[in-house]
Amino acid sequence: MRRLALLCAVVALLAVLLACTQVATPLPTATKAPPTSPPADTPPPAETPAEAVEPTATEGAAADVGLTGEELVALAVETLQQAGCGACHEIAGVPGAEGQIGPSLSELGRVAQERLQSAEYTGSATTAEEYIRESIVDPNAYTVSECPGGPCVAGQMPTTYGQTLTPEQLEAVVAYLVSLPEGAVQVPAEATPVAEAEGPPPLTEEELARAKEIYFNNCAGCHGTLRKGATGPALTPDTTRPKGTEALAAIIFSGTPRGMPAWGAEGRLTREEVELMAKFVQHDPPPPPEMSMEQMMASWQVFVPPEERPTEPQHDRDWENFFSVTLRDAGQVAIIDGDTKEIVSVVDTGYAVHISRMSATGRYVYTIGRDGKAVLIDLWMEKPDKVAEVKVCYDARSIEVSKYRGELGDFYDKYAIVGCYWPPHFVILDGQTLEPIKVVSTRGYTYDTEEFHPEPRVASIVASHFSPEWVVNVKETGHVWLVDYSDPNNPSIKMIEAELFLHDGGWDATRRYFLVAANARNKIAVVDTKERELEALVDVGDTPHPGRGVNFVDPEYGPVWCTVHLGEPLLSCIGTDPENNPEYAWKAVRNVELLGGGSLFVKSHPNSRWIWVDFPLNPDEEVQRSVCVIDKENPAEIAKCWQVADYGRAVHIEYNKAGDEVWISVWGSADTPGKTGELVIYDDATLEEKARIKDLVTPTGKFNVYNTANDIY
Ligand code: DHE
Repeated sequence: MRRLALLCAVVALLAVLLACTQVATPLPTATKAPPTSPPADTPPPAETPAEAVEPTATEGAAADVGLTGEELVALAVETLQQAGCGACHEIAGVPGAEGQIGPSLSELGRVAQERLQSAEYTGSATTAEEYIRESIVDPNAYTVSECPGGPCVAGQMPTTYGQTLTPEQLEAVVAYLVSLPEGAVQVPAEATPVAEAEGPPPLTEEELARAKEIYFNNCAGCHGTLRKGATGPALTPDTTRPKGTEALAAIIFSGTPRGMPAWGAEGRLTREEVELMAKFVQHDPPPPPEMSMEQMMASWQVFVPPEERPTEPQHDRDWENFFSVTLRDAGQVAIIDGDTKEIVSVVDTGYAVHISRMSATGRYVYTIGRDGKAVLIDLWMEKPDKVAEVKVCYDARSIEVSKYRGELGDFYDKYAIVGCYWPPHFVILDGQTLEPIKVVSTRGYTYDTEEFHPEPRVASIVASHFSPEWVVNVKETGHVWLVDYSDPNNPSIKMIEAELFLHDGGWDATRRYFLVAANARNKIAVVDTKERELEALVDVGDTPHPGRGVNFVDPEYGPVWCTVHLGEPLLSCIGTDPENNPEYAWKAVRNVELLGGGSLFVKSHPNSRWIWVDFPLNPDEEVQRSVCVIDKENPAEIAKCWQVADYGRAVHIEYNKAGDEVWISVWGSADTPGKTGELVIYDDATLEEKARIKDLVTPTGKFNVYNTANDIY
């Protein structure tokens, strides 16, 4: 009832406004819809007097569907709102239609004519009306090249509107859009988008539980458990409800050019799941549980106590050249011998294992899963296996070890730290047993506005080489915390103001400066771990995502560290040598255009001639499966690109210990036999393929023991 009343009010208001608009601005004649043939028994129309006024386009189209001009416009506006078109497009006259994903439709009547005449047009329309109708019912007939956020992505607009809109709705929308810009109705200041006024769509208890699970597994990483946004935008009801279910479903189904995967189109969620999530994000985020030390202790298990572990390696393999390979959807890591390429052991770790880090000596592998479970693997065992595990949160991404040995003590293999997404805290663990020692909350105030944030998540963590400290990057408050672990029960913390939404990063070649992406701010924050202060904030491209980044000596600019970007096809290299090359220090001096956006990782090795980049989040399948190399001697442009596989995504690059071999993962699909994934190994000197380790279940990150322990990249 409430909704009907609201619609009536909108229609009435629009009718009044339309009347005013039409008097002021006659619609272009090109917008007139073709007349339908009269029935055979209809008497011939009276001759039109010479001075008779031509009906406007909307009036002509309205007559065709038996509506008045006002009713037709009201129907068009209502349809555009309910179909959620405004979530992706800006549309003049439609309340809340301010989307920036697709092209603006606010001048479509004029623009359609230009597009029809352009040599690029690939559809079959010959008039503006036909063009608009075609772009609604067959959106893939032609993809406009430029969208507000960059190049438009083919296949992004749903193809179902031809079935879901009634013929009247379709004709009303076509007639209204073809009348733009002149025919735009004024949006009254008090007009609210339909969906916002209505509240969230109802969900059963069962649906809520399912949606919570899907959200946690797929969405929380980028949008936050409380949906306040970070790498992805905020998804709180004030931002989602105005978009409405259809538009949200369209975005979830098709993804966005700024890196959101096409969850539906790629088959990762079913149509029903997409719709469920579109409804779920219009509800208030359900509060997730906290986790106590008691719960952590209850999950803690030591399978082999330190005193029962070998005192020397129990095999003849070069364990420093082992790789710990994440088998993401199997909840396992494979320990692979880098010399023989044999799988030495497969260890059950945690759900969706994220990364591995090695102890300072390299003997132990520490893994962290998205379920917050940390696992310790001993590489000296005859068959490497887990010797301890503990769950310290519900959602985590980072783990690191103590790496300081010097005047202040020997902390090799002594402690570990897990950085959690939820609850927002970090936990210091015993490095030999994983017994939790200390929990520290990261809840606090943002560095810039000093506003309380309930969910500041721990992103990357690295161990300082200058003091017994971890560099802990707190995403949502924009602080870099230097956490002294020399007295882990009483840790002192220095908070450094940096930039919002800190994510991943790596060391410069001297391992004094840590460079971390503030990815939603398009900046790299540089922390000096010797002086224990912020050194610089450097502007780079759209959404930097370096992994650990790459170091090399640029022929023009001297030592640089580089990052790739999610949001644009760009490698940006920052000067890192303030002593000998001060004019280039902390500036993005080298920018190299890449094959596409959607890069996640860049990697090199001091012994290598090449810089390698991947593109796993690029919407184009061929690009997703490709890698490129850039010659360090001639870094102005890409030297070579190629496809690593004919399925999946090529993701994450890692060198062997000698730095003469490169390993790349093909991230397949766990339920597609033969295409679950593999590792492709290249000779770094010749770029020739050397080997494939096939039939691995969704391999993603892989970490060479020696390079990871020694921070070599
Ligand atoms: Fe990662 C590193 C967070 C998605 C593979 N990822 C990191 C780090 C963070 C992070 C904070 C730095 C850890 C450190 O150095 O201590 N990753 C996140 C997310 O929040 C995000 C964007 C979304 C999510 O839901 O998790 C995300 N990451 C992914 C993936 O989808 C990847 C490709 C596959 C996977 O395993 O899930 C992926 N992330 C990796 C890898 C690293 C990583 C391989 C380590 C890179 C390295 O060379 O050290």
